[in-house]
Amino acid sequence: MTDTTGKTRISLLGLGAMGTALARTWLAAGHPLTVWNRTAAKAAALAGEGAAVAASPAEAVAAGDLVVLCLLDDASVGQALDGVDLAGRDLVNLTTGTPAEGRSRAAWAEARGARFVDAGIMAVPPMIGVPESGGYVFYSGSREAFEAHRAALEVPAGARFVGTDPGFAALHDVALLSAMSGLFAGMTHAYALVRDEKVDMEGFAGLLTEWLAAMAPFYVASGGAASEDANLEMQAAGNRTLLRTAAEQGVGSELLDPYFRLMDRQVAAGEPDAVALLRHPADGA
Ligand code: FVH
Repeated sequence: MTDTTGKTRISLLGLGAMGTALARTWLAAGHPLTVWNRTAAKAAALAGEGAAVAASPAEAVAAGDLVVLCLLDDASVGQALDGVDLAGRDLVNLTTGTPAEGRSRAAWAEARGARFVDAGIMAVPPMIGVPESGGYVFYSGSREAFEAHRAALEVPAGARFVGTDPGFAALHDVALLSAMSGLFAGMTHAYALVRDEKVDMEGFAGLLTEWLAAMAPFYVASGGAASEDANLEMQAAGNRTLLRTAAEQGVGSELLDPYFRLMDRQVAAGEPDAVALLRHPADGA
């Protein structure tokens, strides 16, 4: 449903760093916006920019055809919406959660008469409303609700619908964030190796970015499995060189150790597929 200008009436619950960035893009695009935040003072600036401020979550939910949640975690969603009438509402939950939380929150919302779409934001606040930043949001759950509000949802960032399973947005989100954590761990270790040496750090940053971009397709092509070009024994010997270098440079190996332990298990089991092994944790892991 839209107002007389053809714009969706949006209610946004949660005005942290991300919620505030989202709010500004919808206001700039001319959407009638109602906001609510637990700490009311955070709504003052947006009120000055044209947002209506709701006194309670119930008031905010009642005001929007599209109700967007951007809160800390799934528990805060439950707390904010406790006892609120959701019948006939379309809820889009941009709060980061697990796949199981997405599924149970969908069942919870549907039992209260709402359509529910879960989401995972692949962007940081400065990327919101900046199409060229490459930021986007994964959505999953009610396809009908997503399609009904696609135009409004595409205002802050690109929208990628990944299925009707409400857990899929979180699954994609968390999988990519987990990959990023490993990437950042490796980069942290690399910087620790070189930073106190007379290395051109600007040049090194370029080399690092270039190398990681070149190697990622190899992983994707093989699914991470060992191959004739990169057999397990060769990789294990290479790992020992990495560890000896860390020791020489006075750098801790705590970021590398867990991955290398998995590779040691691969060698011991003669298992080329690291993913298969990881799905069967070692005793005590
Ligand atoms: N900021 C980022 O870079 C990331 C990018 C990827 C996606 N995340 C997720 O977005 C959700 C919100 O993140 P945020 O950056 O806005 O977070 P904060 O600035 O810390 O704001 C948190 C808001 O949640 C409210 N809140 C917390 N607990 C409760 C509760 N029990 N009941 C109601 N509201 C609650 C908090 O209110 P207040 O502290 O101002 O009163 C803020 O509005 C998040 O899931 C990220 O993982 C952002």
